[in-house]
Amino acid sequence: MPDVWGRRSAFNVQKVLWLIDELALPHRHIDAGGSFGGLDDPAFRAMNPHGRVPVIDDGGVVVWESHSILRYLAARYGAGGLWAEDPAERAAAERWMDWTLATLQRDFMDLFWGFYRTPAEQRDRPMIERRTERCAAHFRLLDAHLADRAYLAGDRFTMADVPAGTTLYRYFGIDIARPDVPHVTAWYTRLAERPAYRTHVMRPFDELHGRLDY
Ligand SMILES: N[C@@H](CCC(=O)N[C@@H](CS)C(=O)NCC(=O)O)C(=O)O
Repeated sequence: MPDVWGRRSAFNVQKVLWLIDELALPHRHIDAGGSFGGLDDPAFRAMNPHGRVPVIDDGGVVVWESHSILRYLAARYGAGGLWAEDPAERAAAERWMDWTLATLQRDFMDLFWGFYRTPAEQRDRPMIERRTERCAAHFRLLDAHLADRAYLAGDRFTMADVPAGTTLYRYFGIDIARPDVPHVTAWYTRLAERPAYRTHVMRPFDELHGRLDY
């Protein structure tokens, strides 16, 4: 039974808790980070020298970095389901996870931090505009991809949907310009039908508004 450290309002923690719930995996959740603190404790640093959440300890197997955790959990507890055993099938999912981490999430997090988390008087408006445009381009690309499939890796939910899907609640929930992306909206509606998504991702995030301290 894994132990999972991380505050529930943390974007990267939400990915992991969502997947754990999809796997119906018994686990113990320990609040850490943000107002809970604890990331500089020696015991926590011994697990993750970066002092960041999420972290899991699964019977002595410690994993940090949210996508490494997703892969580990899906491989260990979701083989044949969320974790495709065929390398080609798995690659069709993993490329969307890696694209999200390297591209979509980077631009969206810059936007979320620059716009939502930064107090209005300190905002860098040109940066916000550039990131808004880049996110629009990413969501248009996702929209074209989703035009003829229900989920990112095909016609069923897989771990490919978890990282990019986690951006949706915040992207559609903040007051920024967005393109018309009907296929992304339909995918978001499908994800929102999943109890695990509603529990872990569709959570109020107003504690983060105008807040730069964690
Ligand atoms: N690339 C890492 C990023 C980890 C990260 O930056 N986590 C944030 C929360 S999303 C954190 O630990 N922030 C400090 C805090 O919550 O106090 C991952 O994907 O796990």
